[in-house]
Amino acid sequence: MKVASLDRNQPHRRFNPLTGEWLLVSPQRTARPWQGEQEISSRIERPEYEPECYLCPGNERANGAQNPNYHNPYVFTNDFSALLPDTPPAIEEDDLFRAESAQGTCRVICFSSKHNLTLPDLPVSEIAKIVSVWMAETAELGQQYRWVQIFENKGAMMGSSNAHPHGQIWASRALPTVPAKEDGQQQNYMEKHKRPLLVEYLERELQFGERLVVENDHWAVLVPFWANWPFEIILLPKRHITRITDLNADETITLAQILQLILQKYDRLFNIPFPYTMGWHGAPFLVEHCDHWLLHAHAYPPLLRSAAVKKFMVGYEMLGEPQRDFTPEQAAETLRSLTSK
Ligand code: H2U
Ligand code: ZN
Repeated sequence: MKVASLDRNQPHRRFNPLTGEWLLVSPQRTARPWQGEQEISSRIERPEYEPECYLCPGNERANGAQNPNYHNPYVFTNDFSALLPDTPPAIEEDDLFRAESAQGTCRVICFSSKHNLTLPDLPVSEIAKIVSVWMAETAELGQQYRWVQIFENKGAMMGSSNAHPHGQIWASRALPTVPAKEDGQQQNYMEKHKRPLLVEYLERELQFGERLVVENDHWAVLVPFWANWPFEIILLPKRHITRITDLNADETITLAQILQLILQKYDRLFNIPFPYTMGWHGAPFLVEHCDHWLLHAHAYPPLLRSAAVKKFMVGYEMLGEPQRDFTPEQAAETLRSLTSK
């Protein structure tokens, strides 16, 4: 059966070539993606500086350390790191009780000194500084660790512990599960097709256009064909770049521009600072071959229909496979139609 002959208004499954996993799409459950509900939740006025905030300039952190009076993005080692650099190497080989010790380090990046701003509120020049810090941190940590995970949890709904604009950087000796899957899938695709999976995917998507949300000279934002989360997106470079460390000056600026655009669209969707987990995937470090990789960012927002109605990945999703109602094409159309600020 060809995808072309498949009726996308009927229940169907889509394959995620990046992870090798399937997803159930049930568009008949919502004839229309837009159910009209639009809560205009007024933005609560917050101060630029918050004396009680652990991340504001000059303030004391939870462990007693003091933040400098920073003006640019500020990075520090997480006071409660999930990974520690000096954990002694150890392995327990057993088919049923298998374990290994884990080495790494975790850092926090304050995006701005201003407590009350979020990424899409910042001017492009400030977002570009954050991109440069992501690049520098990845370059440094990549000399020592196989994987450097840059991410942001935004909003209390996504478990962010503090409203101050910040993200995290975790570096680990081990290649974590999700990038390991993506690595294997991209490698298999490269062996079979002699070209990188995501390079070909982007080419095809730019021809189709139906899942494209926004693009500029160097970047494109899509709702991927296999999107699990209602308004999930993938951000891809138009050049074959394997790691964030390889961006040139122009690509840094255009990345800042497209990030601002898509995140402002997100804020417009339900008229709230839009919660999400967003992060970067690029080729692992300390490896021989990485040409099968294309750098990309994923954003996974939890909201479904309004500022309050969240998509739950429970039941069938936990026990069977992820399921969504309205299609990725409908989500892309909705996001495309929204203005940025
Ligand atoms: P999240 O809001 O995404 O949880 O990120 C905040 C991180 O900041 C969190 O991992 C760290 C927490 O451990 N943190 C410090 O390192 N020092 C502090 O004083 C407060 C929070
Ligand atoms: Zn603050």
